[in-house]
Amino acid sequence: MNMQVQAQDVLVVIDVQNDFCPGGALAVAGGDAVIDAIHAVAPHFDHVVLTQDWHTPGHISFASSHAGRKPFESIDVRYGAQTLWPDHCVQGTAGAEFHPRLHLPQAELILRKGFRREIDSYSAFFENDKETRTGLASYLQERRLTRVFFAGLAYDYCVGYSALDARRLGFDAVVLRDACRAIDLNGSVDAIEAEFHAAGVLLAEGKDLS
Ligand code: VGL
Ligand code: ZN
Repeated sequence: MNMQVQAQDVLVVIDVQNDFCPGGALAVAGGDAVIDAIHAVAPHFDHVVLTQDWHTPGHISFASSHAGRKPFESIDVRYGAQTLWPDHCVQGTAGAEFHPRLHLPQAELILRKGFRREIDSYSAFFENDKETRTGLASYLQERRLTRVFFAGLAYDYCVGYSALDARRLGFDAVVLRDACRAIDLNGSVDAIEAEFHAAGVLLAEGKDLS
């Protein structure tokens, strides 16, 4: 599928941070392999935005914050079901820094998310309560950026939720599949792809872009 990148397009690079890469606290298999794929596509874009998962110590999404709970279990919180994770991307720690090989000095915005102790945020647009906004939608609208390409980590969580919210907000959304890696927990990849299909999120490969 050939796709021409245009002036109103933006590349949003999700959470390419040490804790999601091999050796990190919530390592995604092959997570660091997204870096070369992202560097290959980034030159097509006039606009690049980065996101950074940025949790408080004792964050609600950490299993360690809930007595007797283990990572990858699910619990009910005020806003519904929440998967519990190992402590990761704690504000100011090395794990929360971007991977040292990620080199996108042209990025125009770094958006941090998940910084409220009581609400997780997979999506770059809405926190997991589905009502608290991060400000990204207004930013993109004000910049007149109407089509959002996504890459990064993790395909089935933060990338996927962001792409679905982009569609809900009226943006066109394209996920660059080979520039993402998945956590793949309890069928999460099949589930997100079914939602992509229903919502009109397109899948493409980096080599499709020109
Ligand atoms: C993510 C789980 C927890 C992600 C962030 O970036 O996909 N996943 N926090
Ligand atoms: Zn997180």
